[in-house]
Amino acid sequence: MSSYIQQVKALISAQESLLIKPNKAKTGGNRIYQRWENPIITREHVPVYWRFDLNEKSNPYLLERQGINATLNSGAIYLNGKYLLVVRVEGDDRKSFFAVAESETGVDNFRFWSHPITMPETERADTNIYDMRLTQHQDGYIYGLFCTERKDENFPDDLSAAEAQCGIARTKDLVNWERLPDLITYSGQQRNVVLHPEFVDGKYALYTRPQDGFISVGKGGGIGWGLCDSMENAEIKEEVIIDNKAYHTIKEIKNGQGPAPIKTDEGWLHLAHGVRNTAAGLRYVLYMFMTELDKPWVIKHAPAGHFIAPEGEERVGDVSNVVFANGWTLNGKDVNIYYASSDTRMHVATTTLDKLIDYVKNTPEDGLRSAASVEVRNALINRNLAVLESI
Ligand code: M1P
Repeated sequence: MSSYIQQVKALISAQESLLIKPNKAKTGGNRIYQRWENPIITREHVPVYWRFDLNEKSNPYLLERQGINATLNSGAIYLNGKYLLVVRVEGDDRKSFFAVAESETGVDNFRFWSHPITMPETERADTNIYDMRLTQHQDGYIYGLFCTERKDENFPDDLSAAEAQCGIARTKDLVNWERLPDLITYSGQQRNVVLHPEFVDGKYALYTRPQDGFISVGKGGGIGWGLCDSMENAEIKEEVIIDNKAYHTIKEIKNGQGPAPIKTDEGWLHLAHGVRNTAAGLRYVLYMFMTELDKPWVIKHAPAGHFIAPEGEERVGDVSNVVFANGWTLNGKDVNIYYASSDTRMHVATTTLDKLIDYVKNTPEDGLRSAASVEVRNALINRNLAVLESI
């Protein structure tokens, strides 16, 4: 075997050791969910043959030709007995694309399918596509709603002026995708748009996030809600805010729906992200809420504060102090929450539907004042002291 082939085999076998590495649930934590020791997908998981030219003639030094910068914000679905993530893969060239990674366990051994998704474009080419939310809809399709970013032509001289809108595609198998026209709304820009899994009054229902600018939501913001007649020419004529930003909370600057909500007997469970500003920059955390079963736009439980915040190594990456989730799966009663840390790598947290329902129903709401927080904490302390005295 030539030394070149030996080097190629060494690259592949080093990656194989990573792909077969078992993951282990972390001990401790808040008992609402379990974190896991290793990130489940990193840039090192991206196949060697996507990155290196393996031909000795064209690449005699066996150099990486098309590097990968990050694997982050992934849509998720439990389909035909497999956990499938539509991963946002970002190349060294800063362009993101989608690629499916599959696992039997949902907590380790994720492997990318042989090729990334070839996402068709509309007449207006996308500059960058990212953060797909998957929805298995009542109509029989799996929809992928994602952000399509293009240069904001209103500001030709400002090279960072960008426009975010909602791209829409649908599939039955995650291999072949039909691209539909972008969502039309009457807000300046849109990101974090998510399709509700069921028809509401015979219409498609979408969670939106209207924003004035690309980064800053300006006067917009909040998680919005709107109905449209069809997904083939999706247009929301009336958008209402169902979960607003709020002063001195974890969603003071902006927020956005995470994955499509999960239906439970008690209501729709929602996972979302909230953003606040700090001296060290924006801090992104995850939070939860529950909406009414027959009115998914009405919030019935809203626990205060964050559900998952960046911890330890999660706090550092391309955009530090960020956790972001746009995918979770339900298998029986087991819920896997797929979240990215600091726009760099993917993790999983595992829990159950019953624990999440208990969490959203029984975690006190935000009283919006220190005194209110002390009041609810004192109530807990007093109840607990009575328990402790009795045992
Ligand atoms: O960098 C953090 C996140 O910022 C954006 O999210 P939002 O629109 O809510 O601010 C997105 O670019 C997201 O991809 C990114 O993880």
